Amino acid sequence: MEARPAVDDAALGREALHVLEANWMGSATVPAPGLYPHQWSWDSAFVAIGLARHRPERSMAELDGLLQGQWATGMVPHIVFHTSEAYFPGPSVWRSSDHPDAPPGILTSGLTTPPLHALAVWWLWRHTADTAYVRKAFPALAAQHAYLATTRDLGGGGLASIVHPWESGMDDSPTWDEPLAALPEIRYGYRTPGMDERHPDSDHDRYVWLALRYRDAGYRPEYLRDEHPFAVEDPMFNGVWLASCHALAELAPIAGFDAAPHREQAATIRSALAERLWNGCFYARDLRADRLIPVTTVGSFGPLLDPELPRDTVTALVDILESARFMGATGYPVPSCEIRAHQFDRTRYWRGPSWVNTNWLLRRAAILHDLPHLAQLLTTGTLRLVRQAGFRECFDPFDGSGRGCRDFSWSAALTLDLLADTLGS
Ligand code: 2M8
Repeated sequence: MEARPAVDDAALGREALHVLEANWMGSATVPAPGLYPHQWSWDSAFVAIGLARHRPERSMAELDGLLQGQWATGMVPHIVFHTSEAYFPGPSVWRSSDHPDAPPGILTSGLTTPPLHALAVWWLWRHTADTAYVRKAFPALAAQHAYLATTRDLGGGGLASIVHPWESGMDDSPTWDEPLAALPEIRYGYRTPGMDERHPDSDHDRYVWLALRYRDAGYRPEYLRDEHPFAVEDPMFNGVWLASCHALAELAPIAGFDAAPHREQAATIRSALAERLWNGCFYARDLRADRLIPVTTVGSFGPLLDPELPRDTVTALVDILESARFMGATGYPVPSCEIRAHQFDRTRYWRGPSWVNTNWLLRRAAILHDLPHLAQLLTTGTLRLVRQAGFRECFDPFDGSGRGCRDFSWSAALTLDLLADTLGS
């Protein structure tokens, strides 16, 4: 455990706000200074959620900054480059400025990320009742969902596919080991800061290779459908999307639109998850190998974000989550990989450590399914992590020590949200 003075909740909240002030670049919050010097898509949604009760205007500016990077296809990119700070892979790799669908004058990546943004706008509306912002943001969110439902339904069964591990937000999860191993051996030797806790070089080179292939194919939908060698239906990505469909259905009448298509989209994703990814738990489906990937990770619980998930499915998932396979045997919630899996590694990024954002999502799910005991365990366990180790990127699930970078924005922002509920503000 790293030495860190114990702080009371008011001081913890002030520290969290201080981190978010320091990470604010004028139109976006960087995930962490140094390592992540640009705007990351789902990070911004978590920041907007965490600041909704404290700095709602800034939450809106954060989401606006991100949505400026939306492509004409509706795709919301996983990175928007607002500064000239070096990062690999940066604008010269993605070459968005050469693409007719990319927004003019704004540099972005060519991949997307879990579509949490409609939930973030719903969160803002819930805490501010600002209908003008809902009306402003709604068309972009609807376009994002339409893109996922069309261009990204690569399996034709109603789920969105990710076409790169970076699109999952859980980059090094063992879920991607099998589909990555099926790719050719690549040796570029590119290095990025902070890589030691992450990918072996061979995997990182495959990540870059996949991104370059997609770019060189002109980011074309037909290429994704017919040729791209990585296509996976992921339960967390689709669970987040389903939660955002419910959010859009609630926001639609406020924005002057029909809620029905968003409810139908939610129902489609719910049945597709059950038909395509369920086998006693949710697993990712490798479309190219046409099989489920047999590893249980924190991503397996993503469909719990659906408030209408059948009760027996909820019970089966919560049994696994609370068992000694996950949070039942660790000191802190929720390990990112099942601890008995041979791929589990408490030290490696998304292969074992606990993360504040996935804890927050599962706490949200516990509240939706009226599981107050689980919600309380997730709240107190997450607050213990940040009280003891600070706003680290992730944490050892056994001893709670911090890992990855410091002053990490979503850890600070979601702490603010947990504290606001705890303190009843
Ligand atoms: C991590 O992803 C980036 C690539 O996008 C990386 O590995 O460098 C992930 O944890 C992802 O979920 C997160 O959005 C990003 C920035 O915090 O870092």
